[in-house]
Amino acid sequence: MRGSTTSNPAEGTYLRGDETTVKILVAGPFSVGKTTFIGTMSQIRPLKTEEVMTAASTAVDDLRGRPDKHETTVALDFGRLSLNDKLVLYLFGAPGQERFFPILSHLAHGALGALVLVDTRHLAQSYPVMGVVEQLGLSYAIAVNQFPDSPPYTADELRAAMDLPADAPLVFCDARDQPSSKQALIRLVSYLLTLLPESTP
Ligand SMILES: Nc1nc2c(ncn2[C@@H]2O[C@H](COP(=O)(O)OP(=O)(O)OP(=O)(O)O)[C@@H](O)[C@H]2O)c(=O)[nH]1
Ligand SMILES: [Mg+2]
Repeated sequence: MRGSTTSNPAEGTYLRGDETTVKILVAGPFSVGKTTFIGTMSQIRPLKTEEVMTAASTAVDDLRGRPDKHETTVALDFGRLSLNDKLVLYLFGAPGQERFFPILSHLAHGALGALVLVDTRHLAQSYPVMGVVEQLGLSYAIAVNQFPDSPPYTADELRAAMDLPADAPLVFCDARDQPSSKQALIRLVSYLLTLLPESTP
């Protein structure tokens, strides 16, 4: 976490001296809604690195329940938003497929924590990503991205199934919807701030 002053002559002051920036990794399995989430929340035009999916990936990328999916992230997404006057989030979205997992360690560098998106129609697909995030030493919250045919599991059922650390937040959101997605980020950042050394008595 750091504060700095950066000026962009073309667009005016981008980061004021009294703002604190926090880098957040947005992770999750293939097609869970990471790019959608960052597109919903970013207050700048998000950076996307999506490529059209070809027949070559149909054997490995599970498109069940994802009829509209034609592109996939191959490097990262990036978005920026101010949560309030003083706190700016830099959102780094990760690719979802296991073949891209080595990228996560680079994207996670300097991150305060991670938001792990989960699709409860394919819950087990989240476990490898959660494992990588834990291996990287990142504290995280779970954001359950809800689809119309998502099974109606309760938070307690999901926490038990995922063996979630007791203090890690779990929230429900719709990655296309700003209020619920913002709430997920607020819950994550509030949690991460409680873990900072200066906040312990
Ligand atoms: N119904 C519904 N559809 C969603 C939601 N979020 C994303 N989608 C759709 O689900 C598909 C996948 O979304 P993406 O944002 O591309 O997912 P991703 O996690 O970035 O995917 P990869 O980068 O390929 O891993 C898209 O067709 C979205 O329109 C949601 O909350 N509800
Ligand atoms: Mg994506």
